Amino acid sequence: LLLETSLRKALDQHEFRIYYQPKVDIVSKQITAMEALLRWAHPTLGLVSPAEFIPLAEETGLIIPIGEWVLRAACIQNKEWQKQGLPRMRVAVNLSGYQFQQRNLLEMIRGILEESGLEAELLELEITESVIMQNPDFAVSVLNELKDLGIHISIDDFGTGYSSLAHLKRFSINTLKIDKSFVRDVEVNSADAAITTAIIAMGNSLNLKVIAEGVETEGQLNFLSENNCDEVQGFLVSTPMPAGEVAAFLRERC
Ligand code: G
Ligand code: G
Ligand code: NA
Ligand code: MN
Repeated sequence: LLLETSLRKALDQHEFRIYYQPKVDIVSKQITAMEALLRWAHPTLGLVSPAEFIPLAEETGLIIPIGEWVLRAACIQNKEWQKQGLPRMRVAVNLSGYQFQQRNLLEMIRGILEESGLEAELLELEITESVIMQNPDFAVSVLNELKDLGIHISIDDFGTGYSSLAHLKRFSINTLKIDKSFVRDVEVNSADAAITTAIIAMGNSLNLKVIAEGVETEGQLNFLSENNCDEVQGFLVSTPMPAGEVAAFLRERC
């Protein structure tokens, strides 16, 4: 109850922060998106990871207003970057399973796009494979509506949630994001290498983009590049950074 009260307070007293982590096209080296990663700047605990408070936020329903806050802040931020003349890129927002089932999800997103003035093509939503596979028929209809808005859809933590090819081809999605658990040992573990190359091949044949997350070394990048992975994200490119550092990061790369 104490934590619940302080989560509510955190929202009211503006203690949440968003860090941004770039996604990069392996061939062109262009930044395709900045992923919004939530942090709680707790008055005494310091920066708290969402892994610590998202489960509670979901249990208490606070994930709905918190998720809406992240989405609005990220869209406003990307519109601001675009106004500053920074490269055209998406902002990617993680959607909790509770938000995916939220009745007014589409209206909320439409409202935020209108309010922020951000083009729908410059918004990406990351939805985990396990959330989508909980109810594939429901997911097909929500994903179709999101796709019709023009939003980019990525399946997060891909490889951990048992998608069948039969389901995958029904989903209106743009990108598969290979879970970092497969990427970590991809150079030394033959099972991880096999899973990674299979996901890339499957994505390519379904006309989807494939991104690998958690890329930390040149060796991992080379493996992914040789196997035709489209994009990477990870500490090798950049750790998540505050919004205020993004412009300098982008200018330095050009
Ligand atoms: O950035 P970090 O590794 O601490 O993130 C931990 C987990 O929290 C990741 O699974 C990430 O996808 C998730 N996460 C980060 N920001 C958000 C958010 O705004 N909403 C939701 N639902 N999950 C988030
Ligand atoms: O669940 P999700 O895939 O959204 O998790 C993203 C999390 O992974 C974020 O918390 C982010 O901080 C973390 N992350 C980002 N890049 C790397 C990386 O290169 N290595 C590791 N170990 N974690 C990373
Ligand atoms: Na994510
Ligand atoms: Mn992931």
